[in-house]
Amino acid sequence: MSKVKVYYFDGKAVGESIRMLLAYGGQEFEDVRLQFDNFAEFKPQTPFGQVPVLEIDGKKYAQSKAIARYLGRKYGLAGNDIEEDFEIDQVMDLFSDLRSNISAVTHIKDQAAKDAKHAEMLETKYPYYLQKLEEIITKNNGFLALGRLTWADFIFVGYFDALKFFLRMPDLEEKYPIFKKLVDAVVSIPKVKAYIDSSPKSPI
Ligand SMILES: N[C@@H](CCC(=O)N[C@@H](CS)C(=O)NCC(=O)O)C(=O)O
Repeated sequence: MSKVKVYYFDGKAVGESIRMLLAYGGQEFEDVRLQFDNFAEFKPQTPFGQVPVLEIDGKKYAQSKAIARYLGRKYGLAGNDIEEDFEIDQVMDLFSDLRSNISAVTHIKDQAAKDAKHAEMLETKYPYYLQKLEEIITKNNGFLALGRLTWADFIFVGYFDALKFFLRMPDLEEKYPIFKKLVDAVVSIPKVKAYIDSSPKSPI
């Protein structure tokens, strides 16, 4: 079996999908959780200066979505043809657009300006993405694409607590119960659950 390591901070956000996918695939891995304080030392060793990084037999790979797509293909969680892959990719890019909007807020340093931008996004942007995702998941039998479990679901579920935090919506599941259904479907997969039960707990 390959020697696999996942490098990320001690959180879920964009790293958790990789850990959950590896667990799903039955791949043992070293879960390396970096500290923000000494990240500068590790940064030059990453392909693009950021984490998550997946290392397979000494070779490092970056970009959470590319990694999840790769693991999805490896573990039977991708499309069966290029059109099916297209469907997964389009919904993942929609989700990335939502994350870009969130980043536009989180990167603002001044708290008052951040709050104002957040309020604007709550009016102008977030509802569209949340309602569209709700509609897509409802149409897809509780999943993001193809009416079945795909690697896209792992990205959504891995990021879900961060989503609640950044949207400042602790009641996101109550507002969108279908999101909770999707989260529960993924975290209750036995191998994924075993990983979660044994992994360090972090809020986002
Ligand atoms: N597009 C990248 C974004 C990764 C990213 O934003 N990583 C952040 C942590 S969540 C990071 O490494 N920050 C430290 C830095 O940029 O120096 C991905 O999805 O993997």
